[in-house]
Amino acid sequence: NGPAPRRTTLLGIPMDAGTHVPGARMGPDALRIAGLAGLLRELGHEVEDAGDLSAPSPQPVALAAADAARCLNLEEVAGWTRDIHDHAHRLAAAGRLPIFLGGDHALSMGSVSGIARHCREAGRELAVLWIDAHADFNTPATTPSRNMHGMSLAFLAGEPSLQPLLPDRPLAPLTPGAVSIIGLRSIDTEERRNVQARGVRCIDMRAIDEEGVAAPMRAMIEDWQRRGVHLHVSLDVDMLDPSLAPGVGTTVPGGATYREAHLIMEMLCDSGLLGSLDIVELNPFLDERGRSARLLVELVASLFGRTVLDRPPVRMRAF
Ligand code: B3U
Ligand code: MN
Ligand code: MN
Repeated sequence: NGPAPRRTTLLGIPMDAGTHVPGARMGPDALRIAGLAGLLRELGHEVEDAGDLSAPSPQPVALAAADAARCLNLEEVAGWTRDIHDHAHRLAAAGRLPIFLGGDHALSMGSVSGIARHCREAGRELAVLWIDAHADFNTPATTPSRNMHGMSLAFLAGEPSLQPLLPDRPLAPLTPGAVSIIGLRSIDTEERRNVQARGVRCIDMRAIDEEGVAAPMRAMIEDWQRRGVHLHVSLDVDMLDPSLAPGVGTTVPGGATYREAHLIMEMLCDSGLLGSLDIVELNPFLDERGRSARLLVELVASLFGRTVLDRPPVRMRAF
């Protein structure tokens, strides 16, 4: 009694312009070689592999000069964002469940904004779960690194200084209540102010240490179910402990365990709310014999219905 079969589309996004550390552009192929499509098919889902987007030409961006100087590879990132946005919007409108294979986390500026546009047109509420060691809530004015993968969630939440990245598209900025971060353990001082000022729901590693992942996940899922949302999951590999997933450019100690990560995926699967997915920041150049890629594919299997035993329907659990 697994989850309903889904019509998935894999879209490779071989970009690493959002960071100083090259290598995430190799992520889509590593995820394919680790067996992503075959596993989803074994679980009963339809899988279309749309291949990789080709690198777009850099696009001019009307950012204030001082802000533009604080954004690494700004015009390349703008080119990617616009292409990814259009693909995400088209796939969601066609009723597909898109799986964006990154690529660094700047790609979510395109994927989530495209999904948000579709949701607005379809009258669906969107919720985003950002699974990450970081908040990715810097702005050009606050970034310590100039890396745009550290600004993507701020952009999506409507940070005004970044909006020119995506001109001529009907924008649908996420409301604070629509965004949740889980796994957080590295945040910059001004970034924290930004997150708190916008009221983003955060489950940091301390909360996980104190309560585990099940209680906060259950609370979020109940809220999303009440609202009947389309759930977009944005999975940054660095949420996992680096001992499990070394293949990432920005490792932070003290991450999620193997079991916590699988439980998050299993609960998301049971929620029945998943509508779209990013898998980002895998850097095969830094990986050890493919283990991070393989772990990610295993986690996706849990997200799409792999279980040890069938579970009784949720409302029966108390018995
Ligand atoms: N907050 C830092 C570090 C960082 C954010 N996201 C990643 N790293 N992957 C920054 O550069 O904005
Ligand atoms: Mn991230
Ligand atoms: Mn991160």
